[in-house]
Amino acid sequence: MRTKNKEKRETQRHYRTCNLCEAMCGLEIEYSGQDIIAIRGDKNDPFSQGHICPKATALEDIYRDPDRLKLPVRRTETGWQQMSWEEAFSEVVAGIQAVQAKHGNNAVGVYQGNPNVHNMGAMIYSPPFVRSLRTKNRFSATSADQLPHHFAADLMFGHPQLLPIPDVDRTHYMLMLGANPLASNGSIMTAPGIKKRLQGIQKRGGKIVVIDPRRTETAVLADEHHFIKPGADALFLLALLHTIHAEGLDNPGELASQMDGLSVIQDIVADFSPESVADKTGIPAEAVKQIARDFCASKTAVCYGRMGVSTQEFGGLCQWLVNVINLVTGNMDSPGGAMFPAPAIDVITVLGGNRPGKQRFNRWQSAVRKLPEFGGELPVSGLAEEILTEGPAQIKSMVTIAGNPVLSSPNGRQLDEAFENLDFMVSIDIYINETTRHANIILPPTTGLETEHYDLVFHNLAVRNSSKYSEALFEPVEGAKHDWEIFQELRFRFENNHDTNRQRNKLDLPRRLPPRKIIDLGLRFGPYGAKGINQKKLQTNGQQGLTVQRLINSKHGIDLGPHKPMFNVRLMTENGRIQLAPQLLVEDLERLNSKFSKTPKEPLTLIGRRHLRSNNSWMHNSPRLTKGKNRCTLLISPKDADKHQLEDGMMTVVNSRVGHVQLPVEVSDEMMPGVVSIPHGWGHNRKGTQLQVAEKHAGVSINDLTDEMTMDVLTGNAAFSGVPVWLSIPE
Ligand SMILES: Nc1nc2c(c(=O)[nH]1)N[C@H]1C(S)=C(S)[C@@H](COP(=O)(O)OP(=O)(O)OC[C@H]3O[C@@H](n4cnc5c(=O)[nH]c(N)nc54)[C@H](O)[C@@H]3O)O[C@H]1N2
Ligand SMILES: Nc1nc2c(c(=O)[nH]1)N[C@H]1C(S)=C(S)[C@@H](COP(=O)(O)OP(=O)(O)OC[C@H]3O[C@@H](n4cnc5c(=O)[nH]c(N)nc54)[C@H](O)[C@@H]3O)O[C@H]1N2
Ligand code: SF4
Ligand SMILES: [Mo]
Repeated sequence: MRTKNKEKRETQRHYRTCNLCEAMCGLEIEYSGQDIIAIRGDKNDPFSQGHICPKATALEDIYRDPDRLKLPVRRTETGWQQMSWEEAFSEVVAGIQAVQAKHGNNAVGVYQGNPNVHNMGAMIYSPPFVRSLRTKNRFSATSADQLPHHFAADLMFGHPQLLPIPDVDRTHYMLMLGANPLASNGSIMTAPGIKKRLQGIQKRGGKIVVIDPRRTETAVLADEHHFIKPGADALFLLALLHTIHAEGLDNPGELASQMDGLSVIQDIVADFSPESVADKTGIPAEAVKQIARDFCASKTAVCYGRMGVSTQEFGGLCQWLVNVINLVTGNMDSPGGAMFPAPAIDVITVLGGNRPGKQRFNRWQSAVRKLPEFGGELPVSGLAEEILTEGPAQIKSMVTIAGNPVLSSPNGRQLDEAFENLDFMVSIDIYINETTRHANIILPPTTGLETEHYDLVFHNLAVRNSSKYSEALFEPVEGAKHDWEIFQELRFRFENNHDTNRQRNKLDLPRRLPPRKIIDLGLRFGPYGAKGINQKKLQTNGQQGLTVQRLINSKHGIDLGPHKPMFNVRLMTENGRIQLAPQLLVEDLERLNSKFSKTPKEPLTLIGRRHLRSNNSWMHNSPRLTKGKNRCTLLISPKDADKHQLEDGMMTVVNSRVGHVQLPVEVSDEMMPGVVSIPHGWGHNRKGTQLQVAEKHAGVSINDLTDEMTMDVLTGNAAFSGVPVWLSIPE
């Protein structure tokens, strides 16, 4: 019956950008009334050219998900109870204010998770809301992810958002560490259809080299793969630089005259010969030398390091050294190397981020472990102890916004326990999951197909400039609210309750305007707008006059051309020069030396992994993404399996300093001997969650093993890679 009806009804097509991961794929959604007929890649999207992955079709699952909340709920002794928005807002404000009145403003903590950066409502309206809480206890997934990238960029280029992006479409040699774009679809490298783009390097006669403790999907595609011991990448990068300098291969080109600290680097790397670090990295000296020679001999080359080298004990050093390699070989800010995008909404310029010399690090510290703030946030590795440690500075109340830190932060069990001990908790989230089950009130926003979208973040990380505006496809259910409306309402109430004679910022656009208007202004004043700031300097390929309306009319988005050299406009350091050897980073080498001067006890070490059909912790309630065989397994090399008398499919217990989990073993020679892997984002078996599908494919959480005390103490980033673990027999 249903099909027949469908045939009769006219189908329509809706075009939008997928906002689930960083790739920004253009979608073509065929629909009829409220029915989705098909979700396909939009072949006419100039950037993604029809690429799509299985997660995009799950947008329908999220839209239809009976577990997804549409209206606010309150936790009661007899279960969750729906409530009106007015009741919810009043109770949230009263609950938080009661805590702040008794214990001070900092007694409220905030955690913002990953989907915030994929939603324009959250990007524009959550910062003023968070400010209205007047707390210094702000946390986010940044310190479990890319913080070291921002840290290095800030110290070297003068702004945390000046992140160099590999120019995959023009490079001839790509050296990739700790990234698996064939599963993740690329990160800090927005590049829809990354597989084709990587194959493009090979078609140009170029080469891809992967450094990873696991022979990943990307490593299989690459021309060369080397296993590395988890956490030893800084040594590998130093040895590369050693060879580059020792063999006279350094060639910074035109940038040489703009660099400070080149001789410091040359002095430092003298101590790190490939021979001296080979045992520690597991990569033979000759291989390191060959990589250095090939890299330097290539017409263009780029070194790129992501998650695996960011979320480890020396994440800051790794991201610094990756930049240094590109700089000293003349592969920074030039085609085929690492480049800086010129997005249509130039977040750095428009929002006035250009303040050379502004300090963004260590302005305050966490109360318990004195961990340093960066960019206004404290390290999430220290969140649980701030709640659990009694004292005047204790966090008594939490607001979580689009985050699931119980599954995503190191030692998640401890955080689980901490949330249980709060006086009051609010979550702005679409699900009752491992984290939000602790909330007193959950405020659910609209999401996915019900929302308008403009990507404020990922154009800034893209391998090519483009711009696109997506309208909402479906009306939300009656009474539902968009995230920006929730933030707006809460902000006004908190501001009104604090003293009101605080000077109001005249340019406070979020106070007065809806998102579409703000995006429109951002475009008009952006480099491609009629009133463009920095227009001439950023060389905008003649594109001008961008507005939201023009983007809507274009349907598929507008291409704005490849990247152009940008340092002359973009460098924001205090003296206007590139800082090759910032003191904080140079000094951190001592910590590296000290760690590797001890012979490790050689237990097994643990790393994570991603799968194309997962998205961190929150898409396992989609039936089509979770079907098939269990993906939450312990990958182990045949050698280690033998040693432990384990065979494929057998259960084992993995133990670490902080906890243990039990899961099936998957034996594979894709693992480096001595290293085991568990994917993150699983463990959906906690009491009181409301995730019918995910609960059936629960798996276990790797973050019940990762350690909040092991971190990159320089930047404050969590260290997920290289956790010492041991195996035992299930009881
Ligand atoms: N061991 C290990 N741990 C890791 C990682 C790893 O590789 N290994 N990866 C780390 C990384 S890179 C990251 S980014 C973090 C992610 O850490 P988190 O951001 O804490 O975790 P997510 O699983 O992304 O949780 C997203 C939450 O947002 C909710 N949500 C989804 N869509 C919306 C929406 O539109 N609006 C709102 N308000 N809520 C929404 C979901 O229900 C879920 O609760 O995890 C980190 N943790
Ligand atoms: N399908 C899917 N896509 C996603 C996500 C998802 O959960 N699922 N998450 C999104 C998010 S939030 C992010 S941040 C990005 C991350 O995107 P990527 O950075 O590409 O992340 P991963 O796929 O986790 O790749 C990290 C790689 O580092 C390796 N590794 C681990 N430890 C080390 C080490 O010490 N040294 C070296 N050299 N390598 C190491 C791992 O084996 C793994 O292959 O992906 C995004 N896209
Ligand atoms: S690759 Fe990312 S952006 Fe593209 S369809 Fe898949 S989830 Fe969406
Ligand atoms: Mo992430």
